[in-house]
Amino acid sequence: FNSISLLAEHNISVKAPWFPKHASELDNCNHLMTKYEPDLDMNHPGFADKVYRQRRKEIAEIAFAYKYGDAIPHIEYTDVEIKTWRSVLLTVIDLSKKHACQEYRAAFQKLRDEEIFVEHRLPQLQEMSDFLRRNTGFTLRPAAGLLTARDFLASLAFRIFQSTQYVRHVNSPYHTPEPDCIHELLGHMPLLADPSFAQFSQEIGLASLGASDDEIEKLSTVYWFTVEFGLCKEHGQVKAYGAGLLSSYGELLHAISDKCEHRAFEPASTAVQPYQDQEYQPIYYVAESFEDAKDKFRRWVSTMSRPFEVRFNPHTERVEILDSV
Ligand code: TIH
Ligand code: FE2
Repeated sequence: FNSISLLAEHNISVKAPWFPKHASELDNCNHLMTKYEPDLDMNHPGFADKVYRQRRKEIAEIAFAYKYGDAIPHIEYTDVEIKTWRSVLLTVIDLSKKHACQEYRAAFQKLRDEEIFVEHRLPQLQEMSDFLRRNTGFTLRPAAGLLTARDFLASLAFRIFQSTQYVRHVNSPYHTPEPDCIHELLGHMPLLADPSFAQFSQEIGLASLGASDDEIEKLSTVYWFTVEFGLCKEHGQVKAYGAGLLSSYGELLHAISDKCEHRAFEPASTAVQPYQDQEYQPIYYVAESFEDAKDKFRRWVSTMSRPFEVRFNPHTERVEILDSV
């Protein structure tokens, strides 16, 4: 791969894959995985729907044109899109009371109180980005679709979340195999507004910078089984914190049923567990708490091979390289 010399100023040369050093360099971190494009995948609910495919193209253009520092363009969502949003929102209002972790419920309530999560319209990404910024310093950038793991994880190091802006097809409101903005909004945004969880997300991102392909695969697997599909304990009960569970009525009910397996979250073994993203997961990992998940994650990351450490400087939005070699 494209390698660079790090730490040149210290006369130590270490080869590592290129990674962004400043938030503006995320303009180069928007490579897409193409497997779920409605144009290419015959099983996609939008494959036979020309209007839907055209709509996806229009919205993707916004993400391709976006540059660091731009305001995120406003999207006028259609009545069909609002109807889809409304039906997912109503299931989340109902199911999250009983099955979502307390951190999610607290942030969700805030979003209700501030009238950002309302039934009659979708929240705009810019307004969500402003909400996150005042809660945890996270912000959003628009993404055209499912990004490569390396690009997606890199943005988290800068407390930036790359979010899709299109809406799932109206025929599959309760589960879709690809991310869409309903998943980002109802699944990810509440927890990105929680300080402890925001910190965990950023640490996965920092660990990914300059990591080998093999390590990126492990980090994205940990991300998958925590941020996307994680369960955690709360007063002896199992609750959901994974975004893919909270945005999918179908999978949330599956995850707490006896049709799947629950295992204790242990980064070293979770990181090598194969997963698929077509169907509901057969295995979920249960964390003791966010704090415990973070401790275990940190200990595991310190065993990785990268010969330097990185630190994010929020004042300059720059990642600084610390030569711990
Ligand atoms: N399956 C989720 C949903 O239906 O909301 C979306 C995704 C989660 C993870 C990858 S795609
Ligand atoms: Fe996601």
